[in-house]
Amino acid sequence: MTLNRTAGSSAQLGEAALLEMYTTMLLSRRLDERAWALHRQGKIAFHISGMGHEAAQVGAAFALNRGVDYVHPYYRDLALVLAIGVTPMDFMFSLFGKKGELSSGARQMPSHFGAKHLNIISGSSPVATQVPQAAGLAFAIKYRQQSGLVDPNDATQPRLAFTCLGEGSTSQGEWHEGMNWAGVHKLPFICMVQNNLYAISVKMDSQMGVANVADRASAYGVHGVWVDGNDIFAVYDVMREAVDRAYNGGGATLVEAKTYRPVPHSSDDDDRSYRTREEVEEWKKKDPLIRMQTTLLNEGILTKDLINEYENRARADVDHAQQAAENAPYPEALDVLGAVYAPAEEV
Ligand SMILES: Cc1ncc(C[n+]2csc(CCOP(=O)(O)OP(=O)(O)O)c2C)c(N)n1
Ligand SMILES: [Mg+2]
Repeated sequence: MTLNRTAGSSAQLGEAALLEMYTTMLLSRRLDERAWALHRQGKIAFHISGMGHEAAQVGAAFALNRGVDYVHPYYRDLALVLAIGVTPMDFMFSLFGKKGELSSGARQMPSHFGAKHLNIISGSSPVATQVPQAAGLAFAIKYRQQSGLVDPNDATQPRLAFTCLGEGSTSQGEWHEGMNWAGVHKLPFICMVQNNLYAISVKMDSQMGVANVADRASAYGVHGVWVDGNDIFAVYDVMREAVDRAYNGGGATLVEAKTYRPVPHSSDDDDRSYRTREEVEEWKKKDPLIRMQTTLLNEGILTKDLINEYENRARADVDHAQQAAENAPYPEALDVLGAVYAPAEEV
């Protein structure tokens, strides 16, 4: 694999941004690995992994106005939300379901990421429901801009809505409805399908009769593009184009990032029942984290010493976050009623 970074927006990325992209992917991977270990130790009830998807997610995040543009993620988007500002501590608190958990006060399952202060919208478990919701956010953005309530060039305001889902989830009606709405209204909207070839055990060719999810874009009147989702620079480039389109009134984009999930669907799945070990091993050779590390080493941006330093830092961050979450109390039983029922005095 050779990267041509003389062309495309990623050629403009400075050293600091490149290293932040790398360390975000690394942190996500180490947190994710720890979550699997904690599950096998019986310390947490459930984990669903973003492993293998980190380049697609971090490449996408860096193209956005992070913390300002609306992001409606799905359960694999750990690296995406870390890039936007969710912390290892936030993630560990959600794994352990501890008091103060960021997304929902520990009501939701882990990896239902939400952070009001970062404009990350918490999703529901039924897959694809985030798509019409995100298209609705994009509609609100356009409406507010056209009504003169906000300046379309004001970078302190959300100027697009970005959402993600898997390729299998595009079989849901909600996906088609959201995409259609985005096309009809030319919305500032980007939908990224992280195509890892499987929906749990169901292969892609059982979900659709087209070779690429992106082929469906023209049916909705949106721009469609597929990209190697394990190549962070290629993802960044197509995302920059999609972001420019959204910011400049050019309408919505469907980005299909082709990738792979090298681990089972979740902590409750055994992938040996539906795919060969050879297939998994082949894909592990395309690991996006190693790929980025190699590129940055070749470019002289990373050194062996820096790699070790970042590795130690990531592991220390994970240890620290785990310890804090293990030591934290559970929510009070009555907290379950908060944010569901208004306090009596407000009724
Ligand atoms: C409406 C609905 N049906 C079924 C499920 C159970 N379910 C959770 S994830 C998943 C697979 C989704 O696969 P895909 O969209 O390809 O995403 P991936 O997990 O591969 O990233 C299924 C069937 C669900 N959460 N919601
Ligand atoms: Mg999938």
